[in-house]
Amino acid sequence: MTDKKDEKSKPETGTTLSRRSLLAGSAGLTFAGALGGTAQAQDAGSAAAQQAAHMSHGTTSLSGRLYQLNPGMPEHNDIAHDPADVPPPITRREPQTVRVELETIEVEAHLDTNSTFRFWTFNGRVPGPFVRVRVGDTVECYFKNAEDSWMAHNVDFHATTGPGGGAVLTTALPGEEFAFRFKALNPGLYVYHCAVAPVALHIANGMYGMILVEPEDGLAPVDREFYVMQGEIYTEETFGTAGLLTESYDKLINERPEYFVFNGHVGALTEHFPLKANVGETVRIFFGVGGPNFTSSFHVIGEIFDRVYMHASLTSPPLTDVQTVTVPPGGAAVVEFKCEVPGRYVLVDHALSRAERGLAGYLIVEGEEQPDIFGPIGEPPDPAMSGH
Ligand SMILES: [Cu+2]
Repeated sequence: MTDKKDEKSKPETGTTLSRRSLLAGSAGLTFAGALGGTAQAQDAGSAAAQQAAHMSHGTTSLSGRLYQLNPGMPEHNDIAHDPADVPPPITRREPQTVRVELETIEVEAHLDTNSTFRFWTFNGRVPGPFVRVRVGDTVECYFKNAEDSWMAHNVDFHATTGPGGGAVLTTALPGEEFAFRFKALNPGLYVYHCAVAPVALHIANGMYGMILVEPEDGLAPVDREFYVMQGEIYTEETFGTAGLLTESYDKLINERPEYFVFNGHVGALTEHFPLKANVGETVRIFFGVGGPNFTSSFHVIGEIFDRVYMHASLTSPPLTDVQTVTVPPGGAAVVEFKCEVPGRYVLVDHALSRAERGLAGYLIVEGEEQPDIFGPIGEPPDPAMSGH
């Protein structure tokens, strides 16, 4: 489940190479974790990044842009988490011990059409695996930091009652493994993330995911469940620059991201993994914000949330009939709605400047037109403009 296809090659001992020079010299081979001297490598990477700034192909409006997955670089890894990859509802009514295996993997992968980024991930995906347990379960987390990592990593589960949420018990240098247990005392949908300092950097680079702790009686059945998380990416290079981009600590600290993404990278939920449903079906979205910094005004263009479990509290009655839900960093919400009308719906943060920096996803609903609910009167405009 790692997707680390081409990372076997390592430079000769003692060689100092930047990430970018590795890429440039390797005809597109991916080198994940090829270096041991992290700080040195990052400095070299930043300098090389600035030299490569001329590679920018400029930016066009994302609102009218069709995403493709790095057509010029098909050999690169992809860390996007398929939003339909959600474990099934728990049917048992007794608590048990659940084993969760997390491996932190650093990997260069698609960021945008012509660019890649060195992501830090749980299990090679952003967001990390969707963990599903029941209240009263004991979670045994087996945590491993891959041998070829550059950084130390750990995990803090917000579903944990205990100091650091497990972070101190799992802090692992490359190659190290630790385990800890926690009892899921409170139902809800919770974020987990890496908490090694600087924490914001580890989160921005992709180290977040969610764990659902089902209430005793579970959740009401729905037809489709999806897993979507929002994050920011801070690069030295401006939005739209081609090539291997470099993280910017300065922009991170000043909260000036170049990219906003659903499920890891630009286009993950549009061209790559659009959400799909049929007319008449009820959809549930487990929505969370990894951040690290920006609150989401989560909205689905053309839909109304029939039910919103605000702040992902599953023991409070849901709000009904909501257009937009505010979700803070390190927070979540559960939204549910019925798909009555076919067509293409767009998941956004209604702070819509962020759509121009990559933040959009599609929900494709198939089925018969429902002209009594929605449709043109008279001759419609060009159907290509209708969003269908
Ligand atoms: Cu980390």
